[in-house]
Amino acid sequence: MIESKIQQLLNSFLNADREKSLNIIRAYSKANTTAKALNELIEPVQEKIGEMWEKGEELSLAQAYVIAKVVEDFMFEIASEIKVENVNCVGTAVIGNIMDDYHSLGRKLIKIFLESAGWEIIDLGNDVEPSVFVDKAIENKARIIGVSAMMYSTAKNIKMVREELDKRGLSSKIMLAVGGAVFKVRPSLCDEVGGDGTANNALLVPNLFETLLVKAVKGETDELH
Ligand code: B12
Repeated sequence: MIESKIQQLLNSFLNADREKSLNIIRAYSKANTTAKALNELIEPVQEKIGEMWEKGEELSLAQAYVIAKVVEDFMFEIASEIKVENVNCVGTAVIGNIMDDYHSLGRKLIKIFLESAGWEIIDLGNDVEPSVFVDKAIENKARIIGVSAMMYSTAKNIKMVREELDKRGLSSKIMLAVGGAVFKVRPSLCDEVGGDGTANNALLVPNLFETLLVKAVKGETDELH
């Protein structure tokens, strides 16, 4: 049953049919849950598309664009449903895609979920210089920097954010969250690039940021004693 749904969604993505793709996801989400639609349907389809890409199978920019847009549309729908009004601000975080990375969708999604959970998010966009993450965190009194990278080649650039934090003596006060497709396939990458934590999807990110905020506050208090 799920296999046929996956195939159905894959076909409509490959036909670049935005409305049909969205309707398949909506129907699955309604019949099951949003989390299941993400984990059981969207993620496997994205993996299949990733494999096709790797094998050099024909995949046009229009198809990749439709995939990104449909997932984004769906996430916006979920976010509007879960949006809680008048939540107290939990904290401030700075997010962005690391230098040379333009895969904006994952970042946009974590922004939606974090804002819905009460975070103030300063979104620096794509292709952000490592030092800018740290400058903006200081400027906005943010305790978390969230860096998105979708490729091995760009994930390596995150090391420079860690170096920048170390250089300025901020590593115990500002936490570095990392994430993106490449961290899902290689979980050890989080440590390799100097990340303090990662999460595989937008639903899990608010929890991660809250845990890291507690660490950042503890780090600062420990330093005062
Ligand atoms: C759509 C897409 C594109 C689109 C991006 C559109 C956009 N506006 O975002 C376009 C066409 C532009 C593109 C371009 C390229 N792409 Co591309 N792309 C993809 C694809 C198919 C899906 C990525 C995506 O949007 N996923 C949907 C989102 C929702 O999922 P996500 O990104 O994983 O994000 C979630 C989590 O990871 C997490 N998360 C994300 N960020 C963060 C941050 C933090 C702090 C935390 C805690 C969590 C977190 O939460 C998110 C929401 O649930 C992937 C394949 C794949 N399987 O991922 C390839 C893929 C990422 N691309 C790839 C490549 C190679 C490229 C190009 C180099 C292709 C080329 N030859 O030009 C360029 C490079 C562009 C650049 N310099 O950045 C490779 C990377 C290989 C690698 N591992 O190094 C992949 C894996 C495909 C493959 N298998 O070969 N791409």
